[in-house]
Amino acid sequence: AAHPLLNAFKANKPAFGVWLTSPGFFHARTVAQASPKTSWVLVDCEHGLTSLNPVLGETIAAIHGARAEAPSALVRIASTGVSSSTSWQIKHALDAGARGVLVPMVSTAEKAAEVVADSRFPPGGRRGFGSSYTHGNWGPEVSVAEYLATANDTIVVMVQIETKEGLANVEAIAQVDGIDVLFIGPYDLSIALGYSAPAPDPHPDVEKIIQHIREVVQKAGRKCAIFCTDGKQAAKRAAEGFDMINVTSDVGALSSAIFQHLAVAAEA
Ligand code: 3PY
Repeated sequence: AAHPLLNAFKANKPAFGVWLTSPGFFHARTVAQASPKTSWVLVDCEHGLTSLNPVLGETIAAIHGARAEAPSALVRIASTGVSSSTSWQIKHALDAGARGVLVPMVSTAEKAAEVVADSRFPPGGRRGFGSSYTHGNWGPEVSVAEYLATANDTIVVMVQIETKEGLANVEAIAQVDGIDVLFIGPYDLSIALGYSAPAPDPHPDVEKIIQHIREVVQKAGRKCAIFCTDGKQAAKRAAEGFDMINVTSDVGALSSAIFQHLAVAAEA
């Protein structure tokens, strides 16, 4: 089954993606097939409107079914790194067929290690197997045996660095075995450090911290990801060396496209 995010990582190329905040089969498919340059689509169950069940599985299946090289379907769970409910939410996201999982606000190496354990089958982790539909959400050709043989090596485990404590512990978090990606949330990080939200660029003080995080993460051999809101900002992040970059969101792109169409129409 296609996994363009992992392919981009292996090729050391920036992996561009799109945030999906609205639920729905056709909505997900439209976003997933809009551009062959989309390496991943993230279903946001933290601040988006897709709840973990039952629409999550359908949404993921729509992304995987979009085209032959469908973007990797990722899920951000609702529960943050301070909560005890991350474990079952990771389970549901992966059972729904996610190719990777993102946990918001992970602030300690201990919590990051728990995220890894919940995302991997034994012996490396403690994930249980029991789903009769997970493998099918990766594609109709994927068997249970193939799923079990490849899940541990290909599921992308991601934690967000976006709290004061997470920033203080970023070196330790980056050392945790099995963490693939440390994902900077510039909005929450700015707010946590006492700055206003990026508009759209972060405050210069926060920007310095963002570059520091990227350097620490990449030095530890992990991939560093960041959230952007438009293509220009994303191109700049790629030039800086970020490995994984959110380019836009479904609702952000929709409203700016409508705005531009109307501006052209009304000016004519
Ligand atoms: C942040 O910037 O805080 C994020 O988590 C991305 O939405």
